[in-house]
Amino acid sequence: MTMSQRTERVDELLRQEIGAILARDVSDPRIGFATVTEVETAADLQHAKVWVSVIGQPAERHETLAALGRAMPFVRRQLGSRLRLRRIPELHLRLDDSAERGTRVLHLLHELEEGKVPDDAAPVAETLPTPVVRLPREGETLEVVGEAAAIEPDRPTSRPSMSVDVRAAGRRSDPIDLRPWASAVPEAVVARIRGARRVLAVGHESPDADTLGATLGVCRIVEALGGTADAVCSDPVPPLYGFMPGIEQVRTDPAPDAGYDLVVVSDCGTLDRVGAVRERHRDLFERLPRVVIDHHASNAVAAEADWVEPQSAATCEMVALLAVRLGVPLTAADGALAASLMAGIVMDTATFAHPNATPRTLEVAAALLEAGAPLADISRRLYRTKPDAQLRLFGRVLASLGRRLDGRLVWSTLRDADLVATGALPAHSEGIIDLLAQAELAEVAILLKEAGSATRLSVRTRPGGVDATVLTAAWGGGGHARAAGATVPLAVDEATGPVLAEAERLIAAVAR
Ligand SMILES: [Mn+2]
Repeated sequence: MTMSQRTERVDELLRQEIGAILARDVSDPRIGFATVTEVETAADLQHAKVWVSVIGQPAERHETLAALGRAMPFVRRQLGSRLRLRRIPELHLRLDDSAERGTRVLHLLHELEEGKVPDDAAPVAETLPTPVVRLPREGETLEVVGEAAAIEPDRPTSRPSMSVDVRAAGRRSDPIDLRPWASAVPEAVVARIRGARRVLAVGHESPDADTLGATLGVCRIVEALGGTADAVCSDPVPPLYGFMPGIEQVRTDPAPDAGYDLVVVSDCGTLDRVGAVRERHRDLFERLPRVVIDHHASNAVAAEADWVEPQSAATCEMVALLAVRLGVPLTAADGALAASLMAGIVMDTATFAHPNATPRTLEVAAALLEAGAPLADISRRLYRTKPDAQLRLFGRVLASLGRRLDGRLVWSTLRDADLVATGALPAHSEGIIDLLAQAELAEVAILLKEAGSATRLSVRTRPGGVDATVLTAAWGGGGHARAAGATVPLAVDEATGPVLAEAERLIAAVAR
């Protein structure tokens, strides 16, 4: 008997036995209609993937899957006493969604045959034998390969397009497995979140996509485990992040008398970063058991359930591993979990362009993409979408670009008059310095920004050259070697001379 015949027979035996054990011996009311569709044992018989198909509404499906995950150690012990196998492989639960994907494709093809334009918003699930939970998100495209590709209809461009990812067929045999990374999640964090029923999930003030994605991600995880959670941020959410699923639930204060039993603080380098909401509800924040999830190197917290990983590109990268560790599928909440977490990773890596992106970051992102996160759409919204007024402002600032030392120093200025002329807001100056820093020959790029009677400096420098903090230190500023800032107590016109002179002096010492 060949190796593959042997594992095939083991697979079938395991499939039948696991199904029988679940039906007879596991009485968890949260396990709904689940079918073990396939078992894939690795050649060395150490591990086996157990594919289950789950029927029901999304919340029920997630609950069923989580409960099945918890039952797997019991199932494995039962197998040990029932089967005469030298070793019972470790069982790894996998959601088999091929039935619903298949149904979705058939339904689409049927509609196209009838000459209809597929209606994205229709609750297809109700008319189909198998519930379909993954509705397409705005910006996704119709990707039907093979024969079906020929019948893609002309659709009005204003409609959100429909996603049918039949490439999922290739995914089935080799899904991205994050479990080796998930062992990084501290046990105390796992225990507190698993034991919580009513969670207050908090991000930092002036929220960005990483703190929001992590906070929303924690909420989706708690919900998938059967609890409830509120997302809270001291400041209102900027419109830029309005596309994130569930963002409308983010509140500026905890719900009164909610009976919270855990606070989870995400992406805050210090607890002060939580901001005013912590002052407003000091009793609550001091009383509740706490979990901290963060990736700031400066974070000095050291309580039992504080999880700080400076090597993580984003807090959302860590929350994805938390989900995996807790047995929550990344497809949870109709894709909301994966989309929220991807937004944070894209934000903090500038779509994998910053040096903080590691192989683990990419692997986590790949798993989120596999779970349906609309990566391209998120990246476009976070990094390649700007209000017209902001573009006009960029135009003005770029048009007044100055250069010295044959282009090794470039700079520009931004005055209140530029904001007035373009209708831009002060926040729209974000990103201009990074454009200046794209100047081909620049060792140092400087933006001098009017700030009342003073001037705000933003500095970017080329790797291996001038240390930006040395330049900004002359005015008491700080930052990183490649990106730093300072406030000069002079008006823009007076500040420009001394700042450029100091930059020239530092550039002169750089030999290339
Ligand atoms: Mn972050």
